[in-house]
Amino acid sequence: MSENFTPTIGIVQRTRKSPYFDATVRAGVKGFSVYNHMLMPIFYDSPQADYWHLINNVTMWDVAVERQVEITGPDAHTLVQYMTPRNLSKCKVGQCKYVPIIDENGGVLNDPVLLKLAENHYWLSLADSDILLYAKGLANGHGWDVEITEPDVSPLAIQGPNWLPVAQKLFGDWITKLRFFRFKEVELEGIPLIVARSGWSKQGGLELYLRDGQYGTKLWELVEAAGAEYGIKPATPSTIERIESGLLSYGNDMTIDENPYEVNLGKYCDLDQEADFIGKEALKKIVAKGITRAGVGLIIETDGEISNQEFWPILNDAGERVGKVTSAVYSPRLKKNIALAVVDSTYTAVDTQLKTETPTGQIYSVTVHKLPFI
Ligand code: THG
Repeated sequence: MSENFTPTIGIVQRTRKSPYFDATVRAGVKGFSVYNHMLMPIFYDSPQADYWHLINNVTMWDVAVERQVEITGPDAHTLVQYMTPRNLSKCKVGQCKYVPIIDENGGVLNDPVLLKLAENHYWLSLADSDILLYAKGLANGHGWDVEITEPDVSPLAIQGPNWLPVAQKLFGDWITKLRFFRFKEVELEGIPLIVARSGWSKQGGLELYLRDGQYGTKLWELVEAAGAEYGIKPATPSTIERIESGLLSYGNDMTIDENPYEVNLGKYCDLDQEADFIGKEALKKIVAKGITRAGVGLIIETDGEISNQEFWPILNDAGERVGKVTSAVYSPRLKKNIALAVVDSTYTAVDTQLKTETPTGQIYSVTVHKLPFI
């Protein structure tokens, strides 16, 4: 079956390498995906072994694929605000914000973390889609005075309950006072960094935004050395942990075909704000008509450990298509197969029973579950 086929990835110039690439190969990385046109490590020991270390201890991740779009210039704030329904009027320098990016119909194009480095100086720390091109098109179309680039900036995440002693050893005691979704500009042994309390897990930790790729191996080795006595291990964003935690993956759990309200990102949309943003009228119409779909959790009733490579249709008792399974995985903590899904609003109540069909014709019963799972 094609699910068991493990391809070789050919590497050329456009398959970009992270500045941590050599270090991750030396650390024993066993698989890569491609994200923002760059190689992304996906596991070391095994997805489940890496997951357990993230849950019980502390891990370090090459997430250089979270590329930045840097926007500066007199109209930088206007452009960034125009790209997202989130209200940025109170966003302070030193603050991160999770900002869905949408198109003129309200379709989700990306869900980056925004960093405000100064007035009219922003980074959008991207999920996997080409937002630099979109930003350039909008800026040119509106005649806005901005500069838009992809800077040499590459995040390295430290995630897991044991993150704090590692962070203190690296940076000192001020790090204990850094609040969630705040960041600070620092130098670590001459390496320019932005250090943020953030990361794509619910296990706690930091993201170190390396601002000069020549120091990739040096930064990796500094974190490895500081973490050694606390048992740090290399790992990657964990599909298992992030589904348990209800963290959405762009391209999987949401696409241009979903608006933010249909994937539970409505809380980040302010339709009453003064500022204009693309898709504002479309979202107002959508809300006025009523939201017709929502993101839910599912328990998938089957023995064995499943995962999906495509969207699996969800069917009601009449056999009608009423949604799609977007990300499915076996949860070692719940000892059940779990999934994120988008379903018609009629079927969002916890304990609702539905079915899903896989590409090979397997039919599984599924039960709606609250999010997050854990
Ligand atoms: N770090 C960085 N860039 C990224 C990600 C990251 N880009 C892509 C992807 N991950 C974006 N996805 C998310 C989703 C949720 C969160 C972070 C990134 C998150 N949200 C807060 C929460 O759920 O509590 C809410 C924050 C807010 O209210 O603004 O942490 O991981 N650099």
